[in-house]
Amino acid sequence: MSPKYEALLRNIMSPDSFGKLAALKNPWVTDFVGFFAEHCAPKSIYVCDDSEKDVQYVRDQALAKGEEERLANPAQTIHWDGYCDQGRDKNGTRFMVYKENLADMGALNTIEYEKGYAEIMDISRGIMKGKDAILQFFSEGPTESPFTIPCVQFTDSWYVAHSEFILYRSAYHHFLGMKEGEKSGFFRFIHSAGALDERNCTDNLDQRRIYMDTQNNIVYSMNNQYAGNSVGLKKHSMRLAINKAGKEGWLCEHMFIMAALDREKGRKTYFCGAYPSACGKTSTAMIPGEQIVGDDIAYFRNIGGEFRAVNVEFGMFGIIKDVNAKDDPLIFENLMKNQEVIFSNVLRGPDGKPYWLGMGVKTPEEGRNHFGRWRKGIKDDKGKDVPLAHGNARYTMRLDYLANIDKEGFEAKNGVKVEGILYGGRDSDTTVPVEESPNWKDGILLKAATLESETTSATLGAEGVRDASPMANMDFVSYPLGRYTLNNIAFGESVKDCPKIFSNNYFMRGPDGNFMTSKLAKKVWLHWAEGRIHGEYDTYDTPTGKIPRYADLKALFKKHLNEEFSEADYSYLFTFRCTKWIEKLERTKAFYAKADPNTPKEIFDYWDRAITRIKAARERFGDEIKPGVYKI
Ligand code: SPV
Ligand code: MN
Repeated sequence: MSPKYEALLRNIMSPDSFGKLAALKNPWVTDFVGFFAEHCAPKSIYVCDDSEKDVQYVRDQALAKGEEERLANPAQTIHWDGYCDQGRDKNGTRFMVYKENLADMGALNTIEYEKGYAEIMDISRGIMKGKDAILQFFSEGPTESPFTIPCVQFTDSWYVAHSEFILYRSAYHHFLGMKEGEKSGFFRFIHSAGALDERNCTDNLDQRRIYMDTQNNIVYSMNNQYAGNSVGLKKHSMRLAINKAGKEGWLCEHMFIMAALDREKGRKTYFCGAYPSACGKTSTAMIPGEQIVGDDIAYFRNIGGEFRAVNVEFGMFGIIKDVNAKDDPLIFENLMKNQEVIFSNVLRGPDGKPYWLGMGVKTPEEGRNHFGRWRKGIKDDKGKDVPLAHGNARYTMRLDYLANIDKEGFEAKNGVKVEGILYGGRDSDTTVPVEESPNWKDGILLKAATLESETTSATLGAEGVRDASPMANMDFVSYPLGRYTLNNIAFGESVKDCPKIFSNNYFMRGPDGNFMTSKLAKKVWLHWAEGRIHGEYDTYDTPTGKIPRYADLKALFKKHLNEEFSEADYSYLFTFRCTKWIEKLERTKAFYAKADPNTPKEIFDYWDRAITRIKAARERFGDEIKPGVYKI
């Protein structure tokens, strides 16, 4: 061990913890820990290995330190983040970029490296004073696999450490086995919740900063607790991985992984899917009768010429709002059991049970929540009604509690072979419920890059405004969008059988303004895509891809949902709307031009050609082209 930090670390670690660190014989780990032990000045550091004893110690400390409380089901706990720390801090999250590279970064939220480093060092100096910190070792993706990215988390939050033990695979053994030459290759995360108030919530939110250094694979996260801000392995690691993937020629995507099952034909077909928030991502991953592998982040690699994917995570940090016995029975049932779940930012009722919005049960009139003591009708200091739980309240739970987990895919060291990719947006009047892309490149440029989500009456601001959301990944893409888009194209084209790409839109409205199909119709669109992958069903061409024929959908509605699907509804839903599509492509172009002014011209030229094609179609067939009418 480097003598520089040895005395300090021996002094603040138990012999057991020090022994675990020393056994790694990894000077990069020791330097990282030693540097921040000195700089952040915790009272002690507990070093975790992969043992159940250490997981239990972290659980116990989260309770003992008041970061979590036990609920009526004793295996369940509740944690609250500060009233203003209830979501990702987009403004305070910045990439620290060397001066010479700053001009290339487009609209990414950046700070000049030296300035950012000085600021974060200032904020974090002595920030752990008087606190007990934790050091953990994890793997993104399965351990000992071609996907593995080893990670070290150093934090003073036992809630964060507890969440990470649920959400990721502990990998101390992986670090023990690292060979010389690979020992420096790990992601580093340093986090402090900072000074805490009487409710154990971060006090100095004005000093909340998340600074990312993709050049050295380290993220500094200070003065926050909300897991999207604090948990290094989740969205911080994702940004580092996207950058690394861009340099190395693989992909890290904001996607679920699931298996669509055709039991009669004995087929299991893996799909990944990206949907902007509130566009149906989790509900697609959880379609009844299918299987789930992951719900949020996937790595894609070319393994032996195949397009293979792993779920980076081991657990889920899911939105709890609207999880109820009717709409989300599998998740709801698990949240009701006496098994390990951390509820965050929900109400703790007088009966010691958790309650949330859209739970589908009678909820108490008082209790404690993210606001503190709560009773119905209470207002915050801005005069705003405080709901019983926050709309972004969450549950943190192992994924393998779910009865619909695909165990085989979840554990597979080489990942699963992906055959279909779904890109789902939300619009009331443009894209059809499901459309196949003729090839990979068209799929990336017409389905993935054009993803948008439309604001609804449930969100703040004007209704019907479309937010661009290429690949549903804009919050995490950590290098210029044009290059990222080209890498997406190049990756798919580098594998032998690249997956088919499909678009989804579950939110088309009929002439009366209502949704035209039930929430369950997504199962039909999925099974049509599944059939297409296996060479079934004829299609009709459109200027952007291939759509289903009526008879096939009619049969699928009957088979999967026992529902009648009318030809009139089909004809309305699958109409190609030329002007709407041209407007969509113009919005995409404008978004790219702003997000990354260096986006290669070939991408804009591609969209211009698509616009010309659609204009020609409009001339020949009219603005609204019914299915089957368009001819190439
Ligand atoms: C998301 O917002 O995409 C999430 C939750 O998955 S967070 O951890 O906040 O990123
Ligand atoms: Mn996410």
